[in-house]
Amino acid sequence: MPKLFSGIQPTGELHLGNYFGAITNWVELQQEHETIYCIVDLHAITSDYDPEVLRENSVNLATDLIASGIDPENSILFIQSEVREHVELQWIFNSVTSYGDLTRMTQFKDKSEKMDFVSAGLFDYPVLQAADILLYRASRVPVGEDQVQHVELTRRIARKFNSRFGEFFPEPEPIVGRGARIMSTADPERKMSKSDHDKHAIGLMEDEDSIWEKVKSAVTDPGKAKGDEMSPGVANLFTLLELTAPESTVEGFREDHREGNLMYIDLKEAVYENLMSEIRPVREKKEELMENRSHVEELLEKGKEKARKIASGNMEEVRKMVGVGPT
Ligand code: AQP
Repeated sequence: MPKLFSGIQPTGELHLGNYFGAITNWVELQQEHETIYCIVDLHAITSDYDPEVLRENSVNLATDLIASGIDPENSILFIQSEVREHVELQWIFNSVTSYGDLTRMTQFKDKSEKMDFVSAGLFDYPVLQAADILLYRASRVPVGEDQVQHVELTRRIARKFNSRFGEFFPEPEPIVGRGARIMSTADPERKMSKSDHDKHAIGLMEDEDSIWEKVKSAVTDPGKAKGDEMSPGVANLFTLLELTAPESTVEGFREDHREGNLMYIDLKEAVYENLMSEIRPVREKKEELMENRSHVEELLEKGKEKARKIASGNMEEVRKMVGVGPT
């Protein structure tokens, strides 16, 4: 089976962008791939964070992932910093990564613009991401649209390494699923994001009333006439509806929009109801899991052992090729 890797940062509550852009695909892809899913805590420290809550967030995120359908018996689920080879391979990759390529990463430009202190770690983040993927010699990487550029850089790093030291790494392909770009309901020109202000993300575990408030107050437009193009806010609501509602429901709303008869409050109610039907079982499962947190920690321990085994074998080969020790 093809090997697949993906990661997620424990930077805060999982939101609908992470859920539909990544997690639901991760769950499906478990069927036909050897899947490795990683909680990338070393990525999370590249921006401002609280050390007291980071470890807690990592276990919490693992609980969310299992509640969403990641099966730790079937997939390898682990915390990045528990496998030290990620950082070792990153350093080696730094030497085959073009500085010019890193300066072209749009996520760095977007994130750094909003920061007072911009760390070198944030700039080098895509190289650690390449190491995460290639340490397991994964050939597929499910991601949201915002991460495709990083996977392309990973391919270039693999190519450069292979041509310098010999054929070893695959050039991984991104897999972009249906909910690849969920926008903020408060500002549909920007993507939904964990570390942005709370109003720009709808949390998977957020209080139901608060979710309804955010959907109800989603930015739309003053109303459209027959045949007008969809505004970004309305298009975002349609994306959420398409991900959760039966096709016949979606088509009914599309028809109303085409005819210029769509009442946005009806659309918002449908989005909210279908969304809650999709995520309620995940929320219930999470509550169950929270009653036995040590079980989640045990599962992460097992995941760590499995990940370490693959990582140490591959790193041994890499060290030999590069001419550094220990072998
Ligand atoms: N808005 C989004 N729509 C679709 N997919 C998204 N993803 C993130 N936001 C959206 C996908 O979720 C996976 C995990 O992302 P991440 O936590 O590793 O980092 P990120 O892309 O930087 O996500 P955030 O929420 O914006 O986190 P912060 O604010 O902490 O940086 C990835 O596959 C991503 O594509």
